Amino acid sequence: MTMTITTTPFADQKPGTSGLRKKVRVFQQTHYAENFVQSVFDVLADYVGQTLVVGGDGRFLNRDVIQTIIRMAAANGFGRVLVGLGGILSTPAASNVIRKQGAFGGLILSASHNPGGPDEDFGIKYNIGNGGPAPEKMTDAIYARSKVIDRYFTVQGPDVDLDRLGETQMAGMTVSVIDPVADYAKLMEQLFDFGAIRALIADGFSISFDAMHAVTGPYALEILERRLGAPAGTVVNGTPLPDFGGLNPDPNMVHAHDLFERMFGPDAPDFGAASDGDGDRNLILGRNIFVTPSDSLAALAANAHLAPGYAQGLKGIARSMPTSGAADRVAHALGLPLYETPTGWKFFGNLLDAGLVTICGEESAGTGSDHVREKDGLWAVLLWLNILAVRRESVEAIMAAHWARFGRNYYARHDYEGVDIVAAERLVSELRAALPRLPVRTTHGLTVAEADEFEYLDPVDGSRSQGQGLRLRFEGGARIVFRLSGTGTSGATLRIYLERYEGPEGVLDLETAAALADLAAVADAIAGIVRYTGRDGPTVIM
Ligand code: G16
Repeated sequence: MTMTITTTPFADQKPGTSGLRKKVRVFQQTHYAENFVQSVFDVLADYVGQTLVVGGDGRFLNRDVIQTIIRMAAANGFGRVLVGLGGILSTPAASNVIRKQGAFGGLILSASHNPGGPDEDFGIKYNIGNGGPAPEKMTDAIYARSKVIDRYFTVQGPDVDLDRLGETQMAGMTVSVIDPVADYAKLMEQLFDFGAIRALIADGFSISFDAMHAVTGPYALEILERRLGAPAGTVVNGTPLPDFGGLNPDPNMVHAHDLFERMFGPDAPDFGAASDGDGDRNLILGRNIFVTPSDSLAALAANAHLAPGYAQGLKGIARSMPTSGAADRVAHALGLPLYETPTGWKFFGNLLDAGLVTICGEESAGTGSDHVREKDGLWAVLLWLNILAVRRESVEAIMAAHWARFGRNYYARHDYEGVDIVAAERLVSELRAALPRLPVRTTHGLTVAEADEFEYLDPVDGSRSQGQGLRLRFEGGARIVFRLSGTGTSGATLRIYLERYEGPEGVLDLETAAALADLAAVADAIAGIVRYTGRDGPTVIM
């Protein structure tokens, strides 16, 4: 029987760049998760009798919140819930299930690359029927609802056994526990030439994939080791753990340090990769080379036609504004349209649905295509492997040839994490106020040619998103972007994106830090980073 539970609103349920992310302790407050889930259901229309997909990255609280959602879905009138075995569904796999099963939408439980455990992070995100994150107008409506919510609906009943495949009933709703990997693996087999990759591996090509004790473990073991024949041990840290083994499931130089050491050490494998908590991010390494996400997007776009799923060519390319212009050079050379969106995968959804673009990417280690409506870590790894299997060159050689053709966008992101929120906001507002004065200012021999704040007009639905990052363009094409992260859970994270272009005839083999040292100094001189943050350097460089 449906129960109506009286509740009071929480003031802090505003979804960020990707859903609601908070400390576990925040989610453990009485009614906190329920309020947010009911706020989502309250802004949906015509879902009675429809299917809801539910799953997460296996982090602490995943199973508890899944049981809560199943009860609430039954009380709210959903006809069926599809939930991954063990509560597991990677973000791209959830997107695929929503699309393939014609579901109304899905709730994905993850805080992505943020750490997990009782004192760490949790998150809930709603995805719509196209499989992609809810657009901004819906997340705004969810937030508005969360501020006035006074009741939620649930039913009583035993927990669903998440560890057994099959169907059960709950208050008239069917709950199906599904294999989280099968459909996804099948989709990958349709997009990529598994035979060619299998042959590459059989010829001795070695891979190291770090699943970081997060959700991609079961997917990578099935695809890389079982279907593609990579030797046992190719996938490391392959068992999802509620606290990710005490590590941050963030595939970058700091948190995937072991993989970096392996790839830059003696006897390095030919190819190294990692994914994050919920399986949508990717890290790509070759022997002695780190491919920046911006460069990876460009290289994948330039070579995608080598994989069967993209043999017809691309319709267009999209990248988030802070992502480097490397993909723009490829789009230009291939005669493809290039779209520049705000940070957040949700902004790619309309472009993909309208058939305007095939491949999208972000500097934040995200790449994907129109096969789902989320970025997809293993997809990027498999597209790289497919390209390597056809070209039979090293990652280093492929990137050298890429830069020799398109030029090189030296690029880095400097993150200042856990900064005092007031100080970070003051830095941004002072810089915003200074924008009109900046084009005349010259520092470190660099002249600011243009300074503005990015806003986006969605070409499909005409919606406008403002305040999407402060941009400084320099004469000669260099660029600095400043923005505050929308995914952190403690304090503010200031992100500074540095970029400088060298044409094909220029110097293409500089160390990135050296190539960008002047720009980093200019960023501080203009914005007073040290002064405002009290830090003498970034916490993480990506
Ligand atoms: C999310 C979004 C991405 C975004 C990233 C970083 O990724 O889906 O689109 O680029 O956060 O956002 P921010 O710079 O605001 O922290 P994920 O992998 O965390 O879900």
